[in-house]
Amino acid sequence: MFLQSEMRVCTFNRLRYILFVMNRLETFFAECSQTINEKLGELVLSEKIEPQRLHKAICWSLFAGGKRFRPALVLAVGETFGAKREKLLRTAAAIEMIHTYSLIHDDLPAMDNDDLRRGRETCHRKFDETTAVLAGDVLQALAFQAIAEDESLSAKIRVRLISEISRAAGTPFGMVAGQQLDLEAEGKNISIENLEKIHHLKTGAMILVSARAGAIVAEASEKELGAVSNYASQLGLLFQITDDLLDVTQTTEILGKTAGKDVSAAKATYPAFYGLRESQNLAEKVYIKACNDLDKIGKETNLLCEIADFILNRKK
Ligand code: GRG
Repeated sequence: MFLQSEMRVCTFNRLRYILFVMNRLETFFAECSQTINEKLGELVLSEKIEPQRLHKAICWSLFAGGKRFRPALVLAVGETFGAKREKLLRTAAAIEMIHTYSLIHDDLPAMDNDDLRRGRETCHRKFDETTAVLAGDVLQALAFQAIAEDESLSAKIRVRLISEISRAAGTPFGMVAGQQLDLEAEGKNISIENLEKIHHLKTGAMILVSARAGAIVAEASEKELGAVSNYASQLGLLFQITDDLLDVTQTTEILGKTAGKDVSAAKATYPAFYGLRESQNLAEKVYIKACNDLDKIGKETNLLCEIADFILNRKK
């Protein structure tokens, strides 16, 4: 039986461990953001994009902050499989460009009609709708151009990346298909299977391909890619559940986007389906599953498990 003093030491050590992990992750994400922003600067800021208004609109949304979670995942998985960061950066930046294009389009009046994103006015509010549509279009094109012209990668790897990322961004297996299904489901009672399908496509596909892209650049085996995919599928689900929870539990100031939007738009979400407590329990189960899936990778995967922990406990 534990003495009270021993319990205090255990609690203290656990707290120290949590702080150590949080510190390590914060440093990792801060470093990733910096290198990704530099690469994005090289690819977008210094690139000759005309007309100027379009260039300004792209930069407005792309350099507005953002967690840079997907590109960080590319780096984390790639480095876990031994790739050098330099080789991963264009792919990581390309995925962030596609993500930002999707946010710009998602905010348009024809879709979610939002005024605030990444703590500032949405692209169409700051500029205009036409410019916002075109800014998204350019970002998507620039992303594939960045990979196609990546001289640090073999032609075979570039083609595979372009193929996998375009499938994840598009339809029928990706984000655009998920967005369409999500908009069609507004205000309707849908089954849990349909809710999962929507989120798997809308949010999960780009998170899954971020992890796979890191492994592809690192030339991981098909078996290793399979194990990474299992982990990343759980991570995508975890990201969506916590996103739905934050929408109802956090403030607009902290999120940098309008809180409570899911409820007002009668969106199909995990809290709407299961309630808050059950959604939180589900998130914890998915987190454990994600970390268990890492055991099959056969590499040092502490960082990847800590990333799942970060998603589980994120505040924005
Ligand atoms: C318009 C083609 C198209 C797709 C839209 C991204 C998306 C699909 C919709 C955004 C709405 C939403 C809240 C989706 C759920 C999860 C998600 C993608 C959140 C935003 O990603 P974060 O939290 O954002 O990583 P930051 O700003 O940190 O990059």
